[in-house]
Order: sequence, then structure tokens, then C-alpha cells
Amino acid sequence: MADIVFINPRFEMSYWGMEYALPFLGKRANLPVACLPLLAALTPAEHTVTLIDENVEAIDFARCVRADIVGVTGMSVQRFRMKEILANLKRRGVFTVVGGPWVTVREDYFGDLADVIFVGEAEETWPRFLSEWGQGLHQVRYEQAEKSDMTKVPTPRFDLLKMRHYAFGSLQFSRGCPFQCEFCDIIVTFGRRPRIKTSAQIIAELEALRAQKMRIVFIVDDNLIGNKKAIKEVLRDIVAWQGATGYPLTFFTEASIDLADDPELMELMVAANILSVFIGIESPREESLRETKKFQNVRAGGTLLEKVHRIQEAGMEVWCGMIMGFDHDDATIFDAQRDFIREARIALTMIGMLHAIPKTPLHDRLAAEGRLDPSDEPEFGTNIIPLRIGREELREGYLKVLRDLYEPDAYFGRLEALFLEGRIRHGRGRSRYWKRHPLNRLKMESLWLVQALGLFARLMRGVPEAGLRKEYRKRLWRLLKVRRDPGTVLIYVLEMAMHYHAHTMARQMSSGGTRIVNSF
Ligand code: B12
Ligand code: SF4
Repeated sequence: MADIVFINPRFEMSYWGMEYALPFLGKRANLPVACLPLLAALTPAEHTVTLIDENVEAIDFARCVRADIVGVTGMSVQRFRMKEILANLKRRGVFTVVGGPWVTVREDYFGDLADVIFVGEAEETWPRFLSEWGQGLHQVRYEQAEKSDMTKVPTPRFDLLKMRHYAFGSLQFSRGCPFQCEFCDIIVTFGRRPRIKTSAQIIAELEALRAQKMRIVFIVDDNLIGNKKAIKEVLRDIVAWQGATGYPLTFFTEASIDLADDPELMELMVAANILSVFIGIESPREESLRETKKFQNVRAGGTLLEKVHRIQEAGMEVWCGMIMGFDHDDATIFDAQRDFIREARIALTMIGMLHAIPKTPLHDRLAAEGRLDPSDEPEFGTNIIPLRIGREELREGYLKVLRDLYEPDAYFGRLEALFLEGRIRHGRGRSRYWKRHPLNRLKMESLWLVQALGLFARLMRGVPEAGLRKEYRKRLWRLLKVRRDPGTVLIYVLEMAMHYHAHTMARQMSSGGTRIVNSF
């Protein structure tokens, strides 16, 4: 029997880290990394497991010293902290294992600091390692020969985390994505064949999250709609579950733009209460999309703008990822990005410079062309050397676009275009249910109203700049003149808090106050 501790290290500042918004929400972290409660569930019952998320509590190193095995996970933006933690543990003589997205693409990164590394998925290798470790026969590197069978993945042990400190819950339906974007490490790790859990598994996880009193849940799939036929069946079961349990959960997720070509799928997502969808749009420039093999974004069926608007009209807000620095990008790309995002009415946009993640086809190509900066912290914020613009020009252009997008006029211009002119209607599925359950509606809307007012009051007390506070008051007033339903008001105020995060981050980076955070 082993005493095992798993650690998720502190994140560095990032767009989706929401660091500047979290204090207003009264939370310590955005959401729990899905691997921690899952690894706990994958651990055979004879072992004991403790989960530590450094984003919500300090690491008790004395506790770690007593453990037989300490496992550390992490993605790119945690790599420096992962190294510090591993070095600390090594000094104390702790046996360490490392897994997750970063070590999967940079196997040599931690050197001797890790006794064992896990590359990619670990549903089979983690229990196998424990059995071999018990016999003193373990290896130093584990990688599954086959991808995990998602129909056998257990319900994560959310009960081992301090869920009250997180703004959202996390839940995974499927892994893998059928597309072939050149820069993407997800398909390198999880493959191009979407693998999906059964409805029974997913509903067990929904119940587990509900038991933890979570209300908003992020579906962490690489691409929720990778297998449209299979996901439609699951969504039908979730709609039925929501109806039977009083629509307790609200979701947001990630999907590809071909969602816009399938009205039935959009309708099912709305009925399941998915309010927003993050889409990798990457570029308004067709040549750049073709170059990066993002062919799904240049397919027939309308322009990118038309497709975004179609999803919004169906009742889901679109968030997006955008990238600058492709080989076809010249100095005109910065204005093109700004114009597209404005016309698309996308308020929350994660914009970044192209970055070559190890093991991806892009990394191989640029290495062969001698266009990679090998440093761990590249001076210009990305490791690629662009073709048609200088490195400095790319960095400055990126910072300027980022700052411009989050200037209050630009940001609220996009939000007002969507909420006031476009009159986006979130949560139609739940509204239909409420027609038959008006008391339920009254209870929920009263709660949202209190939450919206509380959050707005905290913004008014906590945002230091008087000009920004005045702007937020003005924008809320403009919304209230047209729309007063509590659900819309709450979403609007939440996006105000998100504005504060992105605006602060963009200002600090462009003034040289903090190091450049790229979105890789
Ligand atoms: C959902 C998601 C998010 C969510 C939730 C993030 C969170 N805090 O959990 C949101 C949208 C908030 C997000 C944000 C970001 N993300 Co993100 N995200 C993902 C996504 C799509 C799924 C992650 C997930 O939950 N998977 C499900 C779990 C179960 O899988 P897993 O973590 O891989 O764990 C399995 C194995 O890896 C293994 N394992 C993992 N750890 C360990 C440890 C040990 C000891 C062992 C034995 C095994 C093991 O076991 C698990 C079971 O098989 C991935 C893509 C992907 N598929 O990995 C990107 C990804 C992880 N994100 C990435 C990035 C860069 C970011 C951001 C920095 C982007 C930004 N600029 O804002 C932020 C920062 C995060 C933050 N502060 O929270 C990159 C990381 C690149 C890299 N290779 O390191 C990825 C890979 C996507 C990409 N290529 O761009 N993200
Ligand atoms: S659509 Fe997204 S997940 Fe799929 S290959 Fe492209 S970048 Fe990767």
C-alpha cells in the first residue's frame, strides 16, 4: 500500500487563469484541473491519495516527505513552478513522478528531478506503474501503446478537492479531435479519433458535481463535436437529465466552427444548457488557415463571420482563439484581426502569437527551416521566427492588438452589439423548462439577481481606477435600459469582471510591467 500525494502547481498569469477577476468572484481558482480527481479515481483502493492544488492552498512539503510517491502534473504555464517543486521534493529525498501536457511534449525537461515520467494518457499506465512499483520493478518512462478506452474511465474523486474554492466545475465527455491543425499538440497526444464516454458515465459525473454544489461546469473536451452522431445521443440524455433534476447545471465548452453547419446539434447544445462555446478561429485570412491545415475553417457553407453569427443566433455566445504570425501574415494582419473580432461580436477573445509546441508538425517544419528560438523564455514572447514580419514587429503588433481589443470602448462595443443590438438569448432550453415550472424560475432568478448585484458592488469597491468604475456603471445602465432579465444581467456583469482581468493583463504587458504571456 502506498501513500500518494498529487500536486497541481500554481499557474502563472494567463488569459483563462482569470487571476484579476477571481477575487471579485470570491474564488481562488477558475476550475480544478481534471486530471487530479481522475488520477485519484484511477488509484486502486488499497492506496491512500491526497490532492493538493497550489492554486487554492499552499503545498505542505512536510506532508509530502511522509508520502511514498508524489505526483506532479502541469502544462506549459506551470513548467517553472513544476521545476521548483520537484527540486524541493528531490532535496528532501521524495520519490517523484510527473505527467500531464508539458512533460508529454518535453520529456527531457525535468531531467533527474523526476524519478518516473508519464507521457500522454495514464488510465492504463498509472495502475500498472503502481503494481510494478510495489514489486520494485517500475520503469522510468511510461506511455500507453493504445489510447484509453473512454467507456471505462471512472468518475473523478471531486470529493477529495476543496471544490468551494473554484468558480467552475470541470467535466470531460470525450478526447481527441478529427482535424489536423499544424500547431496542435492535442491531436499528437490524444489522437484524431474522438473517443467518448457513455451517457451513464457522464450522468454519474454530473451527479457528482451537483453533490459538490457546483452550478457552472466547463466541459473540457478538446472538441466536443468531434463525433457529431455520438455527441447528439449523449446530449439528448443530458437534456432529459436536466429536465428531471430542475436544470441545475450551466455549461460552457470548446468546439470547432463546423458546429454552425448543424442546426440540430446547436439546438441540442442549447437545450442541454450550454451557454458559450470556445472556437479556435485563429485567423480571418484564408491563406493562413490553409497554411496551418485548419481546413474546417475554410469549408463551404458561409464565411467565418456568418458562421459565428449563426451560432450566436442559435443562443450560444462564441469565445475564440486567434493567432498571429503565420507565414502568410504580413503587417496588415493586425488590423485584419481587430476588424474581424469586432464584426464577429466576440467579446472574449484569447489572442496570441503562433508558438511551436514540441512534437507538433509545426515544430518539426520550423526546426528543419532553422526558424525556432530554442530558449525556454524567448525574448520576443514566442519561439517561432516569422517569415514576413520581424520578430519585434510581431511582438509589438500582438501587444497593440491585445491592448486595443480590451480598451473599454472596443470591448463593450462588441458586447453591446451582441447583447443589445443582436439581443442574444442565452439559456433557451432552461427557459422552456421554466414555462412548466414557474416557481423554479422565480427561485433561480432571485438568486442570480442577488449574485449580479453582489458582483457589481464588489467591482465598484475593488476596481482601483475611477474611470473604469464609471465606465462599468455606464455600460450596466445601458444594458438595463433594454434588458433586465436576471440571467442576462448576471452574465453581463461576469463578463465585466473578465474585462477587468484581460484589460489589466493587456495594459501591464504592453507597458513592460510584466513579462509577455503568449497563449500557447
Ligand atoms: C480544458 C482546458 C483548459 C481549461 C481548464 C484549465 C484547467 N485549469 O484545468 C481552460 C479553458 C481554463 C484552459 C486554460 C488554459 N489552458 Co488549457 N486546455 C484544456 C484542455 C482542452 C483539456 C485539459 C483537460 O482537462 N484534460 C482532461 C484531463 C483528464 O487530461 P490530462 O490533464 O491530460 O490528464 C491525463 C494525462 O495527461 C495524465 N496525467 C496528467 N497529469 C498527470 C500527472 C501524473 C503524475 C500522472 C501519472 C499522469 C498525469 O493522466 C490523465 C488521464 O489520462 C487541454 C488540451 C488537452 N487535451 O490536454 C488544454 C491545454 C492543457 N491548455 C493549454 C494552455 C496553454 C492553457 C492556457 C495557458 C491558455 C491561456 N493562455 O489562457 C490556460 C491556463 C490555464 C489556467 N490558469 O487554468 C495547453 C498546454 C500546452 C502544453 N502542452 O503544456 C493545452 C494542451 C492546449 C493547447 N495545446 O493549447 N485550458
Ligand atoms: S480543431 Fe483544435 S483540437 Fe482540433 S486539431 Fe485543430 S487546434 Fe487541435
